[in-house]
Amino acid sequence: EVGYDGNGGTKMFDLMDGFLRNDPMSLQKDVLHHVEYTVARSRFSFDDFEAYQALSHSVRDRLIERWHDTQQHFKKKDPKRLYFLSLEFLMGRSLSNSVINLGIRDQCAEAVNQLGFEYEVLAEQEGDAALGNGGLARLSACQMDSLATLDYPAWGYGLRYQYGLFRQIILDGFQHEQPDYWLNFGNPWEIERVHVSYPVKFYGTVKDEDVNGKKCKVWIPKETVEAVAYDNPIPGYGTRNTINLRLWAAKPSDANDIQESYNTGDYINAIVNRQKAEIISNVLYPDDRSYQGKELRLKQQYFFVSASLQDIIRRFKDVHGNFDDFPDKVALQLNDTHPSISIAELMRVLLDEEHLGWKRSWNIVSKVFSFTTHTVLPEALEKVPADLLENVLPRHLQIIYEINHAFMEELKKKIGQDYARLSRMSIVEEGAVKNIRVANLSVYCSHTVNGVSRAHSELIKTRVFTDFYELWPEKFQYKTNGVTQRRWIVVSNPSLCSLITKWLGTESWIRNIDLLARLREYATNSDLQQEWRMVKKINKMRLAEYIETMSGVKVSVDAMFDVQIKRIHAYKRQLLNILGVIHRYDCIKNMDENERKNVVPRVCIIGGKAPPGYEIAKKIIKLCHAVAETINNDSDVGDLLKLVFIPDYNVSVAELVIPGSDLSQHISTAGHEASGTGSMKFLMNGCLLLATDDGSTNEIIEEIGAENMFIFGAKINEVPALREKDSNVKAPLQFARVVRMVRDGYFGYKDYFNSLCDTVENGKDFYLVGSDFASYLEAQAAADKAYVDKDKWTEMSILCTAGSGRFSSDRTIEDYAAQTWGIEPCKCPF
Ligand code: GPV
Repeated sequence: EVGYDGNGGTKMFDLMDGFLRNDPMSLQKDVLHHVEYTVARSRFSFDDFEAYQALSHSVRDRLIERWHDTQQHFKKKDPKRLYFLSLEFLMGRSLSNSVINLGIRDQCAEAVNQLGFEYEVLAEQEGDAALGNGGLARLSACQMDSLATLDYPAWGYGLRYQYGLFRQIILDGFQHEQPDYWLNFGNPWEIERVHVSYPVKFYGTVKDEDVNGKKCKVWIPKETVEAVAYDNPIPGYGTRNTINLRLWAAKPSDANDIQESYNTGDYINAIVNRQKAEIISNVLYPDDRSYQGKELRLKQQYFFVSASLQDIIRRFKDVHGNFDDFPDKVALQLNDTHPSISIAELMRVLLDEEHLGWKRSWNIVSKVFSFTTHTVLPEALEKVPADLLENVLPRHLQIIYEINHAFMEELKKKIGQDYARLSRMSIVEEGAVKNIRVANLSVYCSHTVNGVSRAHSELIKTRVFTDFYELWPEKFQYKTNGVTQRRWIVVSNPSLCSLITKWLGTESWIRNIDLLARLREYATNSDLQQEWRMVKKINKMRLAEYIETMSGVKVSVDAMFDVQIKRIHAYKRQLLNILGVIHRYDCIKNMDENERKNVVPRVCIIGGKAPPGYEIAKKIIKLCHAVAETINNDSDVGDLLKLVFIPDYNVSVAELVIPGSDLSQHISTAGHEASGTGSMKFLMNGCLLLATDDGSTNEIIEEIGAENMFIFGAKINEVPALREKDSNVKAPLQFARVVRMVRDGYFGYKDYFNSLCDTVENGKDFYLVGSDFASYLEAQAAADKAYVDKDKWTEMSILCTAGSGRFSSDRTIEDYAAQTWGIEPCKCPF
């Protein structure tokens, strides 16, 4: 019998390793135990799903053990802690990630293998935890992985939605939404803490009262909902540290339960009404960025913020008597404006419950919050109607008014009577409806405002928060986003992972990503190149198989796989991609046999969800299907061109698609994508980028070299002037031609796409699809040309992976820790 030490060695079990053993035999015993006693199936008869459940419970046991040790250690050391507040976390699958981070993948595989199961098959039984929309939510997940791996004393806080992001079903080429019943089959990755719960209050009135001779405001709420904690352990890689993601679920409160019913109906109704409390954490809002003035949304925000702050304050008070120490022990990170009501809530607790007085409370509040903004789109800057806030959280509105009053006084001292500017900067927007500008509140009250890329930070300073920047330049920082190489290489691309480890002679790049740069030395080495191509081919075969099952289209792995996967949005310009595909199709159709021999075969892959109410985005999905239908069934074209739409894009689909891509598109109109993180995942996987100079692209260029990428399109500073120009002048003839084909019904659905075409023609074209078209086609042609030279292409691919180190979330988190949060590692000693 061979023992494992978790590092690929054969050292036998050591007491300090922990309570549970990680050799295959022990794991197997645990799996069988859980089959019998947790899943309650016979150990002589259980299927793949049950085996997945049992294996997950065995892994969960190990997570819990480490979780305990880590929390004990944090408690003992009492370091300054970071609390990461986010309404969205896109965790995806947990089993595959956990076994990698715990270092027990091979042992688990062996354990289930001996029971007649295949580890990969079991891992695929798991559905995604999709408690988020897109980039922002996946960023939170990557950052949790880095926080754990780098041993930071941090916790995440969020909402435990019953229904995550909708499932996308395609019927006849149209998107339909289906609820995501992700909890229906149980969730072994969470720990329900029935005893960790807090009352969260809503509505009611505010009264003036005398408390010990002092005049005080007292909020008399009308409704109470209970927040119950569900803990999700987040294991670090190569460390025992395991941090917590605490998600809150809404439950009825028994605070106002005792009542006298006069008949059965009353009694039944009372119970039914009570259950309505659960609505708050029922469902994730699926609109990637515009959600104005919805009461339920506001209640979700306050619900999770209030529970989290009660929890944080309780933990602080367990050890500390003096609130003035709070900022030395607690950092609160606001992930976009979604949790920003916590500013008013913390102020309320300090003022009304702790009775610290305004000055002292403000002194604490102004030192604990840091704010990261993830957009430049003005429609995404949340505004809450004052009426709504007054109704749901009357005391909070008062506090916000008071903060704003102090703010305006401070401003007047700085800038005098510049009323235009005062009203631009005010937290309160006066007008037909009075609104609270949550972004202004967040900027004013946070000690630090971060952008998510260098270019984004410039836009924040020069366009979005210019007035604030001029007065408080020192507040403004940026931390370019990053992604975790644990999930995006080690878990999702095991073949590439082994290859990298083999050539670097160490696996320490998994914790120290900078080591990847050493691959540059071998970029032209023909042995590495050959193995590199082999890995890509394996991943393309896996993807081709998936495409065939999902869409029935057979694709050749010799073709270039060209991928755009992300939420569908006008600014991300999937339309540009599709119009480019139509152009390519049109060209092929007009070639003779000989000319066709020179065409580089392509498989164009698009995937992504449209927000349910976003008509233009939905039409883009339909157009993609209509064009695909025509192209894929045209025998003139054959393998030279295929177009496929991958339905229900999510984290686990990304794990499959990204490693199998040759080229990926990040083609938003310059000045609109705050950062983009998909590009970083592709980069790590040796996939070339076709990109505009937007978001983090120019930082990627610095690492990879523009000569190893396909960059095109208007630059950020050119965009405003281009918008002024007449679109017919800017767009090339081929553009008019492909749009005409769509309008004329070449792909069916004549007239149906007119409203979509109108967005890019007749002087509108806000996102400059027409004016970037020619340069887009040039970039695509350059990619074709490069693909023909296999060695050169492979060299570029290796250089992408080698240059991706800067885009690890480990680097992002280290920068946040040092420059924004002021926290230090707190490593569990064994
Ligand atoms: I605001 N982002 C998102 O996914 N959802 C949102 O509601 C908002 C921003 C994204 C940005 O669009 C990306 O550019 C960025 O990379 C990502 O957030 C993470 O910062």
